[in-house]
Amino acid sequence: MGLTVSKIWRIFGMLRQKNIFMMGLDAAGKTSIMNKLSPSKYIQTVPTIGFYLEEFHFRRITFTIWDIGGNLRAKRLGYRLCKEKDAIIFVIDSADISRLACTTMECGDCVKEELHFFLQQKEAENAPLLIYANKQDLKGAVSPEYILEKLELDRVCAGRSWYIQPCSALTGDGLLEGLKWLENEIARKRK
Ligand code: G3D
Repeated sequence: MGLTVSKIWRIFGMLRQKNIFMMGLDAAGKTSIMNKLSPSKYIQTVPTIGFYLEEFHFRRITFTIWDIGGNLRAKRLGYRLCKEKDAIIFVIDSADISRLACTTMECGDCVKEELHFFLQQKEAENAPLLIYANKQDLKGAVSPEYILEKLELDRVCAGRSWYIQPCSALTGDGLLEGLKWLENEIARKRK
C-alpha cells in the first residue's frame, strides 16, 4: 500500500492546525507508526516533569506521543495534556497477548488497565478515540474483534466516538484508513 505524503496531506488538508495525542504502552509501535506516516518529520522532545513526550510535526498536524506508564502523578499530567486535543490515538501491540489484559487488575503494565483508567478521566471525554491494533503482520497477532472483547471496548467506550483499526507500522496497512476515520470524526465534531 502506498502511504504517500500527499495522501496523508489530502486527508488532513483542512484549514486548521490539528493536535493529536498518541498514546500506548512502550513498544506498542507509536514511533514506528509516526515514522511510516511522516518519514521527514521533525521530532522534538518536550521537557515535562516526570516523563518524556515526543512531538512530531507534520504539515499542520502536531502528534504528541506519550508512553503511558510510570507513576500516577506523571499519568495525571499526561491526561491533562489530552485535553484540548482534536483526537486521541491509542496504539496496541496486537501480538503481545500477555500485556493485553492481565488476570489481576492493578498490575500496572497492561493495556486493559491503562485504557480503562484513561477512559475514566474527564480530560479524555470529548476527543474521538482511534485504537490502532498494531503489528497485524506478526504471526501471533490477535484480531480487532478479539481485542474488542478482551478489553470490553463496547462497554468502556459507550457514548463516545471511537473506532478500532487493525494496522501494521511495518507494512503501512491500515494506517491511512485509521486517519481517514479520524478526519471524518474531527470534521463531524466541528459542525
Ligand atoms: P513505541 O514507540 O511504542 O515504544 P516502537 O514502539 O515504535 O519503538 O516499536 C517497538 C518495536 O516494535 C520495534 O522493534 C519496532 O520495529 C516494532 N514494531 C512496531 N510496529 C510494528 C509492526 O507493525 N510490525 C512489526 N513486526 N514490528 C513492529 P525493535 O526490534 O526495534 O525493538
